Amino acid sequence: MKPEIIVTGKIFSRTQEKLDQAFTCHKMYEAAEHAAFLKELAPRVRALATFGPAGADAALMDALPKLELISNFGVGVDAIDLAAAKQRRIIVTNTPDVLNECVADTALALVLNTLRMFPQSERFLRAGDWGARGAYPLTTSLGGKVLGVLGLGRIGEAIARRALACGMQIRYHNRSKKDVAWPYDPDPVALAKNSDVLLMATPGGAETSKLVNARVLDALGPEGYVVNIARGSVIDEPVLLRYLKEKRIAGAGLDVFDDEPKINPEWFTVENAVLFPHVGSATVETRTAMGDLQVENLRLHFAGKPVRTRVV
Ligand code: 8YV
Repeated sequence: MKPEIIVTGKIFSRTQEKLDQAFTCHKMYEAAEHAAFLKELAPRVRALATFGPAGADAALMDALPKLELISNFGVGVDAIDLAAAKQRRIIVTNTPDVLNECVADTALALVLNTLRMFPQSERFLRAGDWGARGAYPLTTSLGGKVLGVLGLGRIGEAIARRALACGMQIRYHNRSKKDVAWPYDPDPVALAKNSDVLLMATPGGAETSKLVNARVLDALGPEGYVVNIARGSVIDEPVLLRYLKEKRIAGAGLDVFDDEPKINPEWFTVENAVLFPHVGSATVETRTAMGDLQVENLRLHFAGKPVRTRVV
């Protein structure tokens, strides 16, 4: 008999197929009544497959007293109540490393697009403005600019390597100094002051909530750019919107937002921002690798073995 698991939300179809091969999957997102769905499954379900924003809160854990494992699709586990999981001795796994290069590609694309305004210049062409309204206005180069990485983890390092290839200089701020050659700044304000582009690559969650606020943006200044590949929560979004409109910073490139995918419609009118719909890891190859790791953690656990990528 295949073990029974709950899948919280619709996931990548290839991963769902692999889950279906190994487990009997109960799809929470298809259930009309969550409470009745959970009550029926509670005596039998020992594992949960979840992802990104769906996460798992304490109430869900309480509804499943036999739960032993929450296997997340994604490196970020900010939507999972880790303290509640720990308290209930529930193992939480994520999918680190397999997405580093892909997310770093997206970050570099945001830096390039934000400074060089390629999406805006393409809109200019498509609107028939090229020639009719002259050439597209000049933008600014990456070469020689300082990229300040807020959160120099494995993804941050992969981003830094790409930025170096574009002739940028690197600085960073982390909770603790790392064994790297790049200059360290003691706090986000100092990093912003010393950077042309402030790039967020921290985890989400309470510890980094609104780490980038008005003080940090003031330190970055009107020539500075913000790029966020982390979580919407890391930046004070209403303040960022205002600063962009008032040109108190030069521009922003964002892959993540508060309350995504229902983003604030004010974003649609901000010309000095390049906006991606959370596509950091969104390639077939990377999502396949992430899904495989999610499935592997589940399989190992049900085989009585230690999981591969444990968070708590
Ligand atoms: C995914 C991510 O989009 O890994 C993460 O934490 O944010 C992205 O790679 C997300 O997890 C998909 O659910």
